[in-house]
Amino acid sequence: MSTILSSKTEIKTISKDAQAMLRRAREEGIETVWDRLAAQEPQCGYCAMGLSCRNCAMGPCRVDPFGEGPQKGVCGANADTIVARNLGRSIAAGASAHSDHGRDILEVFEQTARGTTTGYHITDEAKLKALAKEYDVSVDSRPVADVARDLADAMLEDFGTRKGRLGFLGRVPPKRAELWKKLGVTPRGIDRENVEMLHRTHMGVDNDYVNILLHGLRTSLSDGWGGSMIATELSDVMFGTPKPIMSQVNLGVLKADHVNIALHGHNPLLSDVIVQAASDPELVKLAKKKGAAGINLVGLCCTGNELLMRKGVPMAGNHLIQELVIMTGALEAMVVDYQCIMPSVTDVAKCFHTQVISTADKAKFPGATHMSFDPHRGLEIAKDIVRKAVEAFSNRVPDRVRIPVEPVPMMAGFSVESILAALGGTPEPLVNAIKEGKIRGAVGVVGCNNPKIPQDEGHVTLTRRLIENDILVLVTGCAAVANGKAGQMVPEAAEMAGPGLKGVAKALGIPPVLHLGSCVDNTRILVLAAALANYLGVDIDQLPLAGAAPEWYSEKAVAIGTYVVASGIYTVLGVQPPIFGSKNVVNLLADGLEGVVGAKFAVEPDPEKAAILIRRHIEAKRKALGLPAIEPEKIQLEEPAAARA
Ligand code: BF8
Ligand code: SF4
Repeated sequence: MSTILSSKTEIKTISKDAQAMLRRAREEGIETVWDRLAAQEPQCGYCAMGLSCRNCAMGPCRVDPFGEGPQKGVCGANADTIVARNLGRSIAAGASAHSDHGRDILEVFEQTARGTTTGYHITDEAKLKALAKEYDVSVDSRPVADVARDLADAMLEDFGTRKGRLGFLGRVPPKRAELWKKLGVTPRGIDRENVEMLHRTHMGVDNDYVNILLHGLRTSLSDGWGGSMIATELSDVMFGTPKPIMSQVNLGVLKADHVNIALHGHNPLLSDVIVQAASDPELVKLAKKKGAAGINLVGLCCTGNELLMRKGVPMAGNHLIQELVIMTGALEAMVVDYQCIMPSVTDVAKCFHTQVISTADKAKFPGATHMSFDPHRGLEIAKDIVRKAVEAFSNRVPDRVRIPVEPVPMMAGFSVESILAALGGTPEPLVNAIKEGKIRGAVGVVGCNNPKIPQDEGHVTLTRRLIENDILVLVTGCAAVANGKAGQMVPEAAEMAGPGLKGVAKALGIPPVLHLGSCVDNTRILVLAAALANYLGVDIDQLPLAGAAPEWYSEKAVAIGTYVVASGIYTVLGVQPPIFGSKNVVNLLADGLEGVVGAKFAVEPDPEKAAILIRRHIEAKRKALGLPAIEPEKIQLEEPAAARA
């Protein structure tokens, strides 16, 4: 394999484990995501600005951003229409990914209620009953399975078109729900909004960029308050609602003397039963017979987050670690479900003994072994997969094993339920801490890694500056893993926080950065924001809250950012979205939306500056609520990052 990697690999990532593996990649000529990014440069300027369109066979078309070349596609679509259509399709793709994941969980939940699965149970009956009440499903003295079946039916209706309104909209603060109704963006059905976006963006349907983007808000809301929320809530019912739990993170979680299996992707359905299978006495015995000390499961990306949150399974890393974990030479199997799995993992695996095992019929990978997941035989398939990994241990080349670092401890498991429990069952102590200014506000730092940004630097720097300034940080997805690796997610990290947040975190024995879960679990942030707004009798946009996606790459992140803004939360992106070909679209998203939904987007690649933008926003919201506030214009960059680090 060719390698284009320069000798300056260290600047690709701030993670020591990744740096070590990149050195190995360079030595052995193994291609990585950073090489392929370099090979793509310069990337297409039209596409980067959202100005290219291939929605029909009269095209492909592009609009010249400098005004000299064509200003319209063959059909007559201008820059505004093309940019808005492209953005709308990205939102729909991201929302569809989350929502289809939600449906997969829902279908297995329904089959579990009918008693036709193996390895699945209703773990959190109290949560099941609470959800049933929200969906007007009768609970009183009925068998749990009956309640679950009726709840599943009601939730399946959310995907269709017959109800006209999603079941979880009862959680939305009344003022926000009223606003959505007035704007015509109340999500009606999950599939409906996504299909309608594809319809609207077909040639010759919706040509009005404002109208397309309003539907973009509705499509994203069908994800945040629909598909993703169903995924989170039903995963809690089946696999347990997370509670604070200690674990470990980085490539050091691999064990040289164990069979190592990485669980990668997003859906916890199969990985949860693999956790059960890995402790099967016969398989453990087989591993020992092969010369291993045992079977070690580790997580990657959001499947990893799901297992970390509920079972404390250690986390090998985030998005840009997925190729590098194979290069440890200590991985027997990478079991993948779907989303964010680079097709390149099978190429890297060819250089080692690692088996890549795909499991979802909708996500096959050339070069992988496909072991089709079927919930009716869940545990049996999980055992087959673990057995295959154990057998691969015989092919390991001990001299090739390089586990580069020691693992870092990390606390996870902060569901809304566990946060409220830590606060004594009510949001009051948190609200009081915010009112008194001990905590200035809260920010969700979420999303991916992107090789265009040194891995983890955006997440870690932004989070650090926020906690230093007494802002509580809630993390999910790859942002959570980045903060874990940096040691910012243990109770002792309270020492890194400003005096107010430090006091609160120490009193509760929690880190200043709370892990709320996978990317579908961003809905926990919505639920918490709604609970705070409802407690205070205000709308979400009045609260001192913000969102940030410093290293985002994925269409799912586009959907998340959009539903967060549509829910009233200001959001700062660290990577420029492909919209800058239309001034009108940029003005709407970065300014005009404020007057429509009370929140807007900003783009700021420098995490130091992003922290300033967010702190100013939070203080402005505090001031508007009549809380003690710092004058926003007094918040300036104080000194260069290097001097503070
Ligand atoms: O859903 S943060 S790179 S792993 S898209 Fe993917 Fe982004 Fe990671 Fe999880 Ni979310
Ligand atoms: Fe070109 Fe219009 Fe077809 Fe897009 S929809 S490819 S702009 S002709």
